[in-house]
Amino acid sequence: MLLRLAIQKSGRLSDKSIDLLHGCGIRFSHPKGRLRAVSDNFPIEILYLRDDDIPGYVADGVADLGMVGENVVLEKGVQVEEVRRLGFGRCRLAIALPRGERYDGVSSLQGRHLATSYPRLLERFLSENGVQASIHEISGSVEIAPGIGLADGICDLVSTGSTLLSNGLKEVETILRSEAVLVANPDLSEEKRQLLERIGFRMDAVLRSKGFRYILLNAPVGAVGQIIRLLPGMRSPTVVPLADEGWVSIHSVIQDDDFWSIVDQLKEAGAEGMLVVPIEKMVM
Ligand code: PRT
Ligand code: ZN
Repeated sequence: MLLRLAIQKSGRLSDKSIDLLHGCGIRFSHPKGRLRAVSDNFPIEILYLRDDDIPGYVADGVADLGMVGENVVLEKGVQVEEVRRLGFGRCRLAIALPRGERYDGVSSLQGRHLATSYPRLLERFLSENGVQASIHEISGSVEIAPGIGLADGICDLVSTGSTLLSNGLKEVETILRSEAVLVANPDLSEEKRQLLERIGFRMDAVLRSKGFRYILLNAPVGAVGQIIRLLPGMRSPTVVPLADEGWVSIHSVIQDDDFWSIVDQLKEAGAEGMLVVPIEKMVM
């Protein structure tokens, strides 16, 4: 029995999905053109699909699991269970208008003609806000629609905002914040659920380590107290004696962004030979 997991064949989520599975110790091949691959060290089969097809396949049970943008899952509106947020593929679904237009809140959208690949989510947002606007569904290059006279505004995914900027558009409403999610068919067999739990446990270890670094530094014994106060470790930092009398090595876990904010204080306290290294997995 194999657990079937659908991931995006080629697109923004493909590499990160594959990296995450590899980080979980699941080995499989992904040669170009192949549509499926069986792992040789975990009972799982990977299906490579268009992202739009993934929620439906998982809901129908063709695949047991899928990794896909939450935006796609919600737009399709199918019955799947969200098991994990995966921390990549972050973006927002936003309404944008030509830069020069005046915007005084949602009522400014009344009577507009909006182009989008997300008609269902847009429709829901508009009706929740009591706005009547017409929706023109298009499948790609949504951002050029206002420029070519196809629409007065758009509703599309945004990450850096540079696409909007270069098309003379400004973001006026965010209707959803999204990231990649792991979804499951709601009726998995007991056996498959257990496999899912094993994968989920591994994923947690990989996802938890994101944003953390391991720090090692040397310090004179007298500075340990002060340095430990600067380093909030997972429990408390490890302190080990060095061969040099009067010196120790201190090891801890720090938040990625914290290092630069404390490095000067660490140096002042007497820390030397600091190493900051990536963490692959954190098992609690
Ligand atoms: O071929 P397939 O159908 O599988 O892929 P696709 O072309 O439909 O999807 P793809 O690979 O473009 O995106 C897959 C998923 O990545 C999306 O469903 C989102 O969950 C997520 N994601 C994250 C994004 C973006 N960021 C994003 N910026 N998807 C698309 N974009 C596009 C957006 O549509 C716009 O055209 O990038 C442009 C805006 O980017 P910025 O950086 O200029 O703001
Ligand atoms: Zn797609």
